[in-house]
Amino acid sequence: MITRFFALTLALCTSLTIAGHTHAEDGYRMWLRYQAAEPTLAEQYRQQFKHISASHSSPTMDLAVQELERGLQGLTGKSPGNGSGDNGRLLIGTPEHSPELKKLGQTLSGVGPEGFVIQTLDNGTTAIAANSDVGVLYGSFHLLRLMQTGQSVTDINIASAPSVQHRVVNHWDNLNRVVERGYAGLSLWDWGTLPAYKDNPRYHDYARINASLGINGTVINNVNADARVLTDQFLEKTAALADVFRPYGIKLYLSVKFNSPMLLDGVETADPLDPKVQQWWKERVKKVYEYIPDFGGFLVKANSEGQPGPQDFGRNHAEGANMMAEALEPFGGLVFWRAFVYAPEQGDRFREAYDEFMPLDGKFKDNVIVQIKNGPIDFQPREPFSPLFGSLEKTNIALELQVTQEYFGFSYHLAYQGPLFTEALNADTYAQGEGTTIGKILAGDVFDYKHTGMAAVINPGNSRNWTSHPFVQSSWYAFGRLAWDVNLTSSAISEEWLRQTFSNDSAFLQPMQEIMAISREAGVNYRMPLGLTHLYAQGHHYGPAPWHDKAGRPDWTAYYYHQASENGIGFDRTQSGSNAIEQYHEQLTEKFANPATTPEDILLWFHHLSWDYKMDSGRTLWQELVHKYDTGVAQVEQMQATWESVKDYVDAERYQRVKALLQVQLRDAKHWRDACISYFQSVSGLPLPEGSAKPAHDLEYYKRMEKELYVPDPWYPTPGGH
Ligand code: BDP
Repeated sequence: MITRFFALTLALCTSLTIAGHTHAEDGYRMWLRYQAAEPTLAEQYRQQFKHISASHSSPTMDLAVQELERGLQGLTGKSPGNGSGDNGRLLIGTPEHSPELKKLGQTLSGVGPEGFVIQTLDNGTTAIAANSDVGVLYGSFHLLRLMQTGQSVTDINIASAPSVQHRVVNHWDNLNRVVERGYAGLSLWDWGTLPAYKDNPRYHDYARINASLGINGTVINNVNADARVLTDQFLEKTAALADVFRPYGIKLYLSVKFNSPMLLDGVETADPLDPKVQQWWKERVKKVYEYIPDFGGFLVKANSEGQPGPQDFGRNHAEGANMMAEALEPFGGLVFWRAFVYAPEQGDRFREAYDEFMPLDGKFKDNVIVQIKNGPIDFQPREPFSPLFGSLEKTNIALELQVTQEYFGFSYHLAYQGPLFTEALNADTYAQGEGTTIGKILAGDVFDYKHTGMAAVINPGNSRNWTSHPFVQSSWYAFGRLAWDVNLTSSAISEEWLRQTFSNDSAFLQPMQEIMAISREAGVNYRMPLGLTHLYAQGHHYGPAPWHDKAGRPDWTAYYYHQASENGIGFDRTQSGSNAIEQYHEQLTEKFANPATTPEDILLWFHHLSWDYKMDSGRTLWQELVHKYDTGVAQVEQMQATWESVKDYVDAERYQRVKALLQVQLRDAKHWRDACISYFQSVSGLPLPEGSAKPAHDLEYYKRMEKELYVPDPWYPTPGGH
């Protein structure tokens, strides 16, 4: 009796714990929560998907089945069984293994190697078909997305293929597990327990999260690379991760250090034209492929911020990249060669990447992709697009975006990056007349590229919810969705994300979408509106320090970027200045030559204007600047009020966390506004416009605070930090 009683109690407790656990919302499940659907839809899904039949079995196909089962169990309360018959059948697979799916013929061949077709067939069966197993997996995630976002599935006809070939996440993880600009705990890669503990559930869930978006590559270590990643010791560990990622369709890449032959094996040079060096790379690459047969390739930061590169040996970027590309070529590997370069000798940092890379257009091998940050400087809250887009016609390119909020308040501020990403993708380069957007170029529709790519620096760490701020997840999501479909809008993506991550309730969605839409602009407004840039304290990139002036040079100081004096503010990049505008196609050069035709949100990127320059609003530049700073703070207040108003739709845990973080954000927004306004006021000598908020403290206070308060980045300082 007693034993039975105990057993029962234990069973009850366990089920309670499990139930309790399922409902705890710590953010771990990201957008793959599979919450119970609304009852009518749940019934529809149950009827529609009574059983799953897979055309064949493989590690990837098995994952697709498991994911569908897991999802349907959550959404409908019932896992589909093994039944037979067309009624309620979900048929998944490839034409190669299923005559029935082969009938999808042209539709299927149109979606290429990674795309998928989801179709309700005449006999009522729902088919998820693709030309590869990973396409089936992507299709399965898409069907689950439809259900998670509350859509009907009785009559589906979707054919979808990725816009961009290489959809890659970049980790800036050091081998000691400290993540550069990460802000979400230590690196996910627990090197000490690898390769033994490769079945760490985190690795599998990490891969699921990426695969759910169609991400097909991951660079697991920092671009400020440690040469040791190429040692056997690390390759053995890395191979274990690659094994985990493989069935999810994710290739593993490594960031490598250009002078690895010198550091690892005492070769006296790393000159890319030296046969010894070439041989070294060939042998090492061969070794890498012994460990990881489908290894993706290298990501290289060379001759940038102190990293070694071909220029150290009198060679150029193409010569450096090609040497590595040659070693990787026999195995189908790629080199992502970064264009993020600048040097103190260059008068205008804006110009550097273009000036260095344009003369090399057409000189890179076919398996090299030049990876370019969206803007010419460095992930600022708003940048005009890098003029390399639309100019490198004969060189494969990839766009690099940043999900981790290095310049957006780390993991303390809510700043959905969807609007920034779409702004970059929709930017018109005019390369082949109007409408030659970066999105089209990346999709390979404009130039004859062999490879196209999109990369994002993401920040997951061992924080329970991966990204620390729950809303940083939304930018990871946005990146993945846009790499799949460059034409999606940031609001469609935020809606999808909110529905899956929080709730399908329209009373929740509408206000939340609104604040997500303004959150990036708020960050621009309270930091560096109207095209100001880089007013950060050196190094940590969190708080404001616009007061660093010429005395602080030759380093890149705030003064260098804003050029504020009593006469005016802004960086002259027209003919009378650095003439960086000449790097754009003619229509844009003309547009940016004149302040009146330069969009106001990037005005001070291109013009040095007097404080009384008249803006579209009728305000003077000075008044507009103050107005923008005030607006930024007001927007954070609006975000707070909205969050408060949706309290009932959000679980307690995430509600409390975001609420607290918004308090931090408001404090910081005010700090930014007050510090910048105090400083610019001291420079311009102008009175505060009527009705604007008075800074809470004097300028000296903010200068002091730069050192005392705002150094929360655990990464800073490290060697190479700046
Ligand atoms: C800057 C970061 C720095 C990175 C560098 C890069 O401050 O930590 O190493 O970019 O992208 O934004 O290489």
